[in-house]
Amino acid sequence: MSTHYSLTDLGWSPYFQQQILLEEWDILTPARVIEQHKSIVCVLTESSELNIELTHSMPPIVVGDWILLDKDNRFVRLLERKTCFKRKAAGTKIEEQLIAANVDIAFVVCSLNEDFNLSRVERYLSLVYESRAEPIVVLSKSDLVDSKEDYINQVTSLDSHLSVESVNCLDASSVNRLKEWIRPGNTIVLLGSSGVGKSTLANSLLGESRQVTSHIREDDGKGRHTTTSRSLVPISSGGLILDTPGMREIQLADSKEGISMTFADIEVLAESCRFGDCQHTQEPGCAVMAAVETGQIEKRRLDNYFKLLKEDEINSASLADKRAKDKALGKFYKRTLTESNKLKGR
Ligand SMILES: Nc1nc2c(ncn2[C@@H]2O[C@H](COP(=O)(O)OP(=O)(O)OP(=O)(O)O)[C@@H](O)[C@H]2O)c(=O)[nH]1
Ligand SMILES: [Mg+2]
Ligand SMILES: [Zn+2]
Repeated sequence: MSTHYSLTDLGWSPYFQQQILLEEWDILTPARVIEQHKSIVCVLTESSELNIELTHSMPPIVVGDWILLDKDNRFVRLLERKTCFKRKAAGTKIEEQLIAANVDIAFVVCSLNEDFNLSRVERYLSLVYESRAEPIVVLSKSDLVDSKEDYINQVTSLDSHLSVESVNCLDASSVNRLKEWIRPGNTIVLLGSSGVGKSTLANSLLGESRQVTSHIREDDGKGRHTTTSRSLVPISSGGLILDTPGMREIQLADSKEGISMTFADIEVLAESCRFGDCQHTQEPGCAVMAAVETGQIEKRRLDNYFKLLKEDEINSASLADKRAKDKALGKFYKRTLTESNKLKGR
């Protein structure tokens, strides 16, 4: 299918430009991955939309990635990512799962009803900061509550520098206030639980009903996932938007820095604790516990900080263990293969 985009429309920037040699420009074409399936990825170049077959020799590729193609539209290489979202795979699987690459802005969508939960916002913020994208907290379904200000203040109390907006996703004029972040070339990802209105918001921003939304919700406490795949869509007024399926469980892994950035206030206070290795649980002269006493830090926030750190530590350790085992297994296969080849050669 032929298309007409400039590389900037697709999110190209100097960061990617500098990864291509001058002499490569004539023979290679940059392409942005907009959808991923089991055996193919769908990409957009300045002039066409193509399907590229995935092979075992290719590195893991995710929506948002930039890849280079040769004259016959064959994969040449993956460009280094500016930002990358990942999480530990859901359930008991010990695996890192890529969510999206090269995202500039993440809208952390949280609805102003029973879904409103500051600890969940903190969990998403850790994920976003770790990825190096910029978070904007979007409080959806503002039409369903009387006092939006109350909720906005609660989120701002987490971090006064945090950008927070409340919107009615069904109303285009209300959604307009988010346009400030949707500049040409910016890639925006929508994150949040199932049913909070991510696809509704995407449709209002795109000005069309491209994403399927749901009116019926099963009452099993788990919610029903309406969006089941990820696709990156260019917005006609500039910018690209990536709707994601609601994630019921985002387990953090290798996100220590993201957690530190989310809870910077606690970490700054910790520097004033009497003991350098203070655990902030019972030590005398603990500045963090003193701040909880005076109400400067919410007890819930401190508990969530501990919880996310613990979870991250456990998941990071099991992922590291898995990587080491995979590496050993790879070496074993290689050795077996070499030895059996040697035997054959006799
Ligand atoms: N009143 C109101 N309803 C909304 C708003 N945003 C979304 N909804 C409704 O909430 C329901 C779920 O919206 P979706 O956009 O499908 O939610 P989602 O976040 O994409 O859900 P998943 O795809 O399952 O992750 C639909 O019935 C929407 O019409 C809003 O701002 N106000
Ligand atoms: Mg959806
Ligand atoms: Zn302390």
